[in-house]
Amino acid sequence: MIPKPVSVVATGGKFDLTDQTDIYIQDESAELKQIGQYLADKLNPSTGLGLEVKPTTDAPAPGNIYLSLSGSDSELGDEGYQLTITDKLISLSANKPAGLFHGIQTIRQLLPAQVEMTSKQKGPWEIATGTIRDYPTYGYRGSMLDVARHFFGVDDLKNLIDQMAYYKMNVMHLHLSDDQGWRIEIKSWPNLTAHGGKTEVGGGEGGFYTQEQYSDIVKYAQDRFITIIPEIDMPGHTNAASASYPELNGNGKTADLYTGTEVGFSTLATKKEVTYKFIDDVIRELAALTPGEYLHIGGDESHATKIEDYIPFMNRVQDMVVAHGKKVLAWDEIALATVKPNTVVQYWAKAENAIKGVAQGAKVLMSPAKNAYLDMQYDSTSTYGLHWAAYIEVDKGYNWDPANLVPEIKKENITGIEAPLWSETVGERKEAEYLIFPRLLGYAEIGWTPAELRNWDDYKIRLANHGERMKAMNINFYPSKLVQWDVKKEK
Ligand code: NGO
Repeated sequence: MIPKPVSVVATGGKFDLTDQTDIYIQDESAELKQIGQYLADKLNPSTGLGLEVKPTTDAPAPGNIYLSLSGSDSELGDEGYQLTITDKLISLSANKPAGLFHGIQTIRQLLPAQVEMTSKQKGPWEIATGTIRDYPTYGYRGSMLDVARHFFGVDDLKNLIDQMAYYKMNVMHLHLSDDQGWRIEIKSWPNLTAHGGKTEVGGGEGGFYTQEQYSDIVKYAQDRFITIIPEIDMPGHTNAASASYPELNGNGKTADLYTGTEVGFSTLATKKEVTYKFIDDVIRELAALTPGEYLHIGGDESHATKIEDYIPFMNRVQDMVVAHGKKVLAWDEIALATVKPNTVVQYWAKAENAIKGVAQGAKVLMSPAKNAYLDMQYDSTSTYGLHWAAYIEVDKGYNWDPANLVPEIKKENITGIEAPLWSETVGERKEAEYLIFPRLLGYAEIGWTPAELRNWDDYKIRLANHGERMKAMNINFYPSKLVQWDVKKEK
């Protein structure tokens, strides 16, 4: 299992899924029904067992799966679950629906790997008996996709959302704007997408999400207990906006659409009121599309913005986000400004910035480029990716502890971990998958599993077993030589 559960007690027997098995849910709750249906939809194509979701007021007869909300098992929290499997019943309980959803991922992972295929496979469909109690170490377990450098369509995002859900991740951060493209429709500033969405790195056709498409992604993620956090990067990384509305441009040059990969040359006009009118409109429309708590305002690499302009700009924009009812996430440079209450600092480059954030009372989201950037190459022979921060082989990506990386940043200062995929070098789903997998599984485990239960030697065997699962899910993962992918036996 990945991520490794907090506690597993095996009892040595087995439960057989048969064509008599159904998924019973406690009472007529729409949310439980949807979670039960997610499990049925994942298991039915491969097993052909025709599992149905049925409401019940009591524990069901032997041979079935039972999902129930138990109420108040405080150790499990909002996302934990208890899974008790006997030879008669698979019983999953949790305080909240999110816990049940994470628990059904465990049920999937306890079944043979072929269960993940979408065509009918030969059984038997046996699950080992025992009890699992499980809950996450960090509340924020995320990944980021840069859809600005290369655009990725709605189906690519949905695919990634399902893959993240399988590993119990709960946040997807979308980097929606950069020098090379603006990817979210803003109705009050239509040229952002009409012009600014037209291209991407390398000169491809780019693209953007209409607000309707975006809401569809948000809902799809929500149904999988994943929160979407939208990012509009500013005051730098704004060439696409300036190329669409020249009055926003602050670097004194004419902004044309840009298809290269340099960073740090663009800036909004931080002293012009029209810039704040623009930002307020964007934040208002985005906040209305966002059920999650956070909006990300970037703030990284604003090399074309003077620091004396950067500071009041970031302070003012934070207040604007709060005025629209949201909290702020921003890259670590924000700590050079005033970090407002509830703003979370995303550590990517400079520990001293993150430490400044902590000193101002902020929580830190851990995305250190040297450890957690999915766009870093595995080694010098990697086809895709960059290596400005590091080469990150699968062991290096796994072998670190967010609470033990920077002495001044302690566990209580950390909201969680996020692994970003920047897309300068990848534009197709399969290319992105090659960088994301298998490292994402390691980041999922770092976010979920207590540090004292993690070690590479144990993880690499479990990861080897996930090779078959990733293949069954048609994921184009990097077959690291550090892992013996041919190991067939489940551990
Ligand atoms: C940096 C930069 C991005 C690049 C990325 C490439 C941050 C926060 N800003 O990370 O614009 O795409 O590196 O690894």
